Amino acid sequence: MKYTLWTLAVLAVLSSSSCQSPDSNRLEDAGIIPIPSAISSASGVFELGDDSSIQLMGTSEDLTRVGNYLADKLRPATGYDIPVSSGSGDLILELTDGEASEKYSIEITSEQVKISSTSAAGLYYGMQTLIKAFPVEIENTSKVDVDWVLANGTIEDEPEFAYRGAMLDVARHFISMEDVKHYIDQMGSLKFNYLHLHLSDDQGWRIEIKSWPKLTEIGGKTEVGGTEGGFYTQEEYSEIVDYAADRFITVVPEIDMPGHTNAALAAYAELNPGVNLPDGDFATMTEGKIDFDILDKNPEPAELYTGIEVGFSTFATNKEITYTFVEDVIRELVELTPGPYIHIGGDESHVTEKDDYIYFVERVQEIVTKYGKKSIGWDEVATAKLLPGTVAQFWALEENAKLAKEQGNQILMSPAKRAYLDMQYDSTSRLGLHWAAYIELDDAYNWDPATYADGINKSDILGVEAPLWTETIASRADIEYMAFPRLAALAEVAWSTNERRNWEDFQKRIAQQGKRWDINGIGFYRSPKVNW
Ligand code: TNX
Repeated sequence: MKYTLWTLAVLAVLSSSSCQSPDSNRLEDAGIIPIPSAISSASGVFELGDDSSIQLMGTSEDLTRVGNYLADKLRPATGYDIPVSSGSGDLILELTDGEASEKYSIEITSEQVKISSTSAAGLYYGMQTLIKAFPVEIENTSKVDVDWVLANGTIEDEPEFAYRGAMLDVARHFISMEDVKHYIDQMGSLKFNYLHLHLSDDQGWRIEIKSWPKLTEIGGKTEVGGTEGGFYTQEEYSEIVDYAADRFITVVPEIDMPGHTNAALAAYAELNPGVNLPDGDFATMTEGKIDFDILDKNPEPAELYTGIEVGFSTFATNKEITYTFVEDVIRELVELTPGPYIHIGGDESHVTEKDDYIYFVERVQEIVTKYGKKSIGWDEVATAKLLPGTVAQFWALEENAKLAKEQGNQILMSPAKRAYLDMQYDSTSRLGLHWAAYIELDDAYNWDPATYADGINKSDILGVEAPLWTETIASRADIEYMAFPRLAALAEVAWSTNERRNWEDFQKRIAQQGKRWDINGIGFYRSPKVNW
């Protein structure tokens, strides 16, 4: 009797641990982020072997790229050849007929793995899921001795939001091409599809504009703290756009205006609202109306700024030269932009008169439309009349989001209290600001875009974006400490339905993701909310 009880107890412990251990073979326990719409496991496993190969079904250049990407990811750690062809294979990427969508499915049996989608993007997302279903050691860049097994089962998946974005502020501190590409890689693995680059601000102008060369010659020289700045030539910028596109990510360039423009105002005196009065004094537009007889006299250029205050600069909104300038910049940017959006900024223009601000935002939207693109602007732009298709990016004020909705425009959700990656985790964080909130990992995770702002519902929302402002962030290590693990939480907020998301489950999955980051050498913040 005693013996039997003892046996039962041992069996109970064994069976419960085999259900809960992250190393167990259920597909549900693989630690996939963002969590797919549906996962079901079957018994048995698929094992990758040295004779494994990838079969492409369907034709498209993008399909070949996804196949090669998968092979490149699997080869180093396994040491297997993994050829890619349209012949035969046990890893199948199938492009199916039908209207292109980001939806995909994965079927894993002991014989083969098949990812199917109507688009190459869908296959890419399926591939990212598949990689996360393999043991974490797959992240190694040299051969390791591991059984490369996948639990049998099926996955059905599609994104909740069409726009899943991350923003890098390359203006406060310039971010090198290499570091931007590294960030794009991480974004791709988390199924983000928009990279917003904040290319200009008071502290720097970071994109070459051929018709206004001093923007970068002068405006790109410095950055926060007074260190050397930098900028992307148009050729370099296109390289970023292409690198992102290869990962199904669309770049959204932002020129922030009419405020946050000190760097441009330092490069070109004529864009400043101030005028030199005949007696040598200096007057600004914000202090009242200007005497138009003296408008032909140029004001002084602004001085380069390396601090982190906001809200002190503005373009001259009543001078034609400003709109000539804006049109030149937008025309050149549009030539570099295959995507549908140009971001026109519009935040914190505290020294622009309200009427002038509205006039400016309305005119700039017209220019963007003239060149065939749609505008995105920070939520303040909704105080102006929005053109159809303009998107308001909610960061601070719910009433602005409501104004956008009332005008029939969509909203991109970036509430500073949840989605800002530059906010400190807590009061001990070595970097970051905390004007909006302290944002621990669970704060970044536990919110629902569709109910966050009063009166703003799912159908009003284009998507979710996680901005990384860089006043306090100067290196790749700094970026990684602030972005990870929160970027993964926000990826799941953007991709997975609210019903599907669960903090306790995420805690377990993010711990597995942490092992992958460790292997990749990504210095993430070890949140005390997770048992890493
Ligand atoms: C507010 S968010 C800003 C940025 C700062 C950020 C710092 C927004 C549209 N404007 O200029 O970098 O706070 O958290």
